[in-house]
Amino acid sequence: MTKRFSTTDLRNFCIVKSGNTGKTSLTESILYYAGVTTRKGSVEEGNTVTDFNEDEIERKISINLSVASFEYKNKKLNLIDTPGYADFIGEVYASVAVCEIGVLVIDADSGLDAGGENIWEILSENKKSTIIFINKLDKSHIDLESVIKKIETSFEIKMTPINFVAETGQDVDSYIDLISLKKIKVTNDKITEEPISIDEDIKKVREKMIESVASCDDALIEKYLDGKEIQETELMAGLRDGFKKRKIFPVIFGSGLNSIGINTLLDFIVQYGPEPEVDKDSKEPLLLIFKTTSEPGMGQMNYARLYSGEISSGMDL
Ligand SMILES: Nc1nc2c(ncn2[C@@H]2O[C@H](COP(=O)(O)OP(=O)(O)OP(=O)(O)O)[C@@H](O)[C@H]2O)c(=O)[nH]1
Ligand SMILES: [Mg+2]
Repeated sequence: MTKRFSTTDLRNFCIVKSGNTGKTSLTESILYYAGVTTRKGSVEEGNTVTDFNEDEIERKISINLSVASFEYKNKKLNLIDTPGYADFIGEVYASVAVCEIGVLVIDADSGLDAGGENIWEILSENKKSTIIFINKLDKSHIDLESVIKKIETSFEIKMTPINFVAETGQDVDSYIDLISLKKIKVTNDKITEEPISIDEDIKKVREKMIESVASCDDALIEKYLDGKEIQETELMAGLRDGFKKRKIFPVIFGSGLNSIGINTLLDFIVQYGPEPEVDKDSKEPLLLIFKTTSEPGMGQMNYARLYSGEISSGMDL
């Protein structure tokens, strides 16, 4: 029997941005670390979970939105990998409509482009909680400072750092999770956690995170400006509330290919992501069919998001 989850234990998120920033590869990493798959597929080899259709495999791009549901730390996560090319923008609108959280993937190498700004507009208009994932940190000569500056100026926001990568480039194999203050190390796709000694660089960037969370809450900013210590529970509550209300825009630095930032992304979604909004008072099923596909051997498939009531197999709708 399928395990039942209450609404509070559900998280719906979509992975969005313009073409080629690594959304499908990031999805592969997520599914691998969530224990859904036993190996990471690649877009080049045409064996990813979410680019499964013939045209997608041949062209090595995503064409359709693609849903993956899985369990992670006792929550049920519904992920939608979306295509980046402008021709398929309808898939992005449909995905954003049914998710509370958008993960905007930016290629650290090529930076923010017009397509990315367009997706940001869609997330903003729909008031979706947004995580910015700066990807491909395994590439050489990345100028993170200028990528961050461009994003903050174009989107008119101040981002809240959730992790810290000391050195970028092809050997990037570890990072610091600023919430748990642990070092996450990746060796041959295996992740280990180590405690850290806090140096000046980490102190500075963690302080930036605390200041950014405090500045969204009157009581917290007063405490912060008075030089009083912000408690862990206050920080967590501030993050959750600010993220939900789009006052806080967390930024996670990573590399889908080298598995950097993946666990921090999933942990953030589980711990701080808003649960789906549903009408608990209504028993009538209200659902939105956001995608209909027809795959050889599978027949017609409808993907729906439920807003009230319950549905079960065999039910006439
Ligand atoms: N160096 C590096 N390359 C990456 C990374 N992630 C993806 N790529 C490469 O970037 C290219 C595009 O990757 P995809 O995962 O298909 O990107 P996408 O955003 O899903 O592309 P569309 O769905 O077509 O918009 C492929 O050649 C990947 O191998 C990464 O973390 N580092
Ligand atoms: Mg893709």
